[in-house]
Amino acid sequence: MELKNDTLLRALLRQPVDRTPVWIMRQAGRYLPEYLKTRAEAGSFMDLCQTPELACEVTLQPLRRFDLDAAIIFSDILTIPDVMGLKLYFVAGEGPKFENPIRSADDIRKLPSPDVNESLGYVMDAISLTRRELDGKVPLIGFSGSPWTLATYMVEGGSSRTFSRTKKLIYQEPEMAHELLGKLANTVTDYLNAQIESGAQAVQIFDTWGGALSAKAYQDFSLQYMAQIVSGLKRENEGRRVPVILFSKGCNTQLEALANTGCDALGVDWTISLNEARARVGERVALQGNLDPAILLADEKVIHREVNETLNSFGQGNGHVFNLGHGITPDVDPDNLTALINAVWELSPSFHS
Ligand code: 1CP
Repeated sequence: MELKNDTLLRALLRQPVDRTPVWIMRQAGRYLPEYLKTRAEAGSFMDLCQTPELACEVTLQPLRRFDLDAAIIFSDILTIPDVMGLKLYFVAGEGPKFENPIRSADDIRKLPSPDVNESLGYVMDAISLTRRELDGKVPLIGFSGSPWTLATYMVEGGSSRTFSRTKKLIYQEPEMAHELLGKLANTVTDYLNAQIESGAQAVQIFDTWGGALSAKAYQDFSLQYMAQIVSGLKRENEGRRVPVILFSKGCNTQLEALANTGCDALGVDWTISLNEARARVGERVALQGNLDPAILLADEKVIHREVNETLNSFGQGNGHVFNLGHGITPDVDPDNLTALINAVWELSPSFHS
């Protein structure tokens, strides 16, 4: 099946494009009324993830509204710990929780290595189905959490502000932390390879909590494992390169090290200018980002101005994918996202002449 719009894949590989492609982290989700309706019909968030027809439907919803250059498969990073036996559940207003969080070294030793094609077969089915429905319109992105970010949820038992238990583990019992992270790295590698084989045309690793670590601890407990995953991924499928994007939030001091992992592109948050990020990574990788998601709370005029500012900051030439610096928040008016995407379409061609 021919890919009609390969702008994203070309930009991720720093190949020439006539405009800057755009997709949005968390583009499917709670800010869309149609998502809330489908979730209500499904019964729960987990039902949505585990029913391929519904996961496909919510993946496609943002593409019906917006001129996006990619779809991202609807799922969650926490499906991996769920199938490792921790049992994920959601309490309304409180976010994700685990019935069986990791509480001892023995819990880590006993963690199974799941057969991802079997236990996460619903994700692979959702990917194959979504590829069929997309019919080559835009590429489909697959994703996973980084080992470090997954470990924080598994050890804390849910979201955290301080990561006290996980940090105690890495400092007090580093060998147990490495056993956990090593198991996760192997599972994430299998999981992303299975997604690629099912039809994901690019993959992103979300290291949402990398920025909680010191520079040294980041290298040892997050970066190392992402580098291991990158080197274990299948990089070509259906006769095309499958680009790998690393997004480590709050880790701008680590951009050079991230660029040296062998990935194709780096997601950047809004705390650094694209201009500086580009100067630091040079020709090694493409950059994805990096508008502050809160700009979507302002009006159309402000959004237009800030999109221009972001495009200008990257400057002329190839290797930029427009995105936010983190996920879109549930309080955003979808019409403001239309304004953002229209501004990227209108303003970006002049950066590629
Ligand atoms: O109430 C609901 O409907 C659940 C809200 C929700 C949604 C829409 C959750 C629970 N997950 C998702 C989907 C999701 N999660 C996607 C696919 C949607 C898309 O991108 O279009 C993706 C890529 C994720 C990834 C994810 N989940 C991350 C990494 C990205 C990031 O934003 O940093 C993280 C940290 C999670 C954990 C998670 N799952 C759900 C929530 C609310 C959270 C965050 C919890 C926390 O803040 O600690």
